Amino acid sequence: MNKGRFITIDGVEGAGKSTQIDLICSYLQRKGIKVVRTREPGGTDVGEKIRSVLLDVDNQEMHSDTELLLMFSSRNELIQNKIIPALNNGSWVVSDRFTDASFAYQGGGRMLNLDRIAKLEEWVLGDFQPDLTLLLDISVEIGMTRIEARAAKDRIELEERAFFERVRSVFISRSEAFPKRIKLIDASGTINDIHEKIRLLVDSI
Ligand code: Z5A
Repeated sequence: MNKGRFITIDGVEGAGKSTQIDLICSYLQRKGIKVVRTREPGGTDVGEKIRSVLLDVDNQEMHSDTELLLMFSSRNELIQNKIIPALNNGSWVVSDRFTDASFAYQGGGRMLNLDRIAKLEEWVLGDFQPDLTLLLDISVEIGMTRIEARAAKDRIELEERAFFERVRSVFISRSEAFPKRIKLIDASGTINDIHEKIRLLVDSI
């Protein structure tokens, strides 16, 4: 049996990740490909419990290292219990966020040491990496405007604008450092135009 492919999608809030994942999954399914959709933090029973802790606005005092470790704990659970079994079963896995988000949010946003994050990445992932990462790039301002209508912000969404500017900047640096894997897509266009660009990239792996 053919091994599946692992696609991740990332970017700042409101970049359109969920919107584009809906379209990618439908497109792959129309091609007869089995698709497993997941998200980070979360995606497993244990991971979703970790997500609740991470995004709970009552946990304002959480130490940044704890936040980072919880992201990787959720990730370990997801890789071991969901992603690898699905890929071995021939399914394609599409994940809303993955390790690049830890570099961007905890490294950029929280200003944690990027080398320490890389050590955790090595520990939890080893050589395992997505086949393709779609980085939806949009200005923090437009992203925030898009999600303004939402009822309540989670713990991380409460951060100030400078935090998200640092997040965006690390995402862009990573797309420059790993150009074969991470494809930066201008996410300010129409939903259909963005999907068309993504479709071509997905067809190429
Ligand atoms: N996090 C972390 O810190 N470290 C980590 O390692 C990981 C995660 C893995 C999880 O949130 C939080 O965890 C996140 C990062 C952190 N924190 N924050 N803040 P999440 O990923 O579940 O949710 P999110 O990042 O906040 O995503 P989002 O706000 O749901 O945005 P989105 O999925 O990218 O956008 P959307 O829902 O598809 O679209 C938003 C709106 O814009 C919606 O009304 C759409 O109809 C509209 N839209 C979408 N595309 C377009 C275009 N092209 N034009 C116009 N309007 C559009």
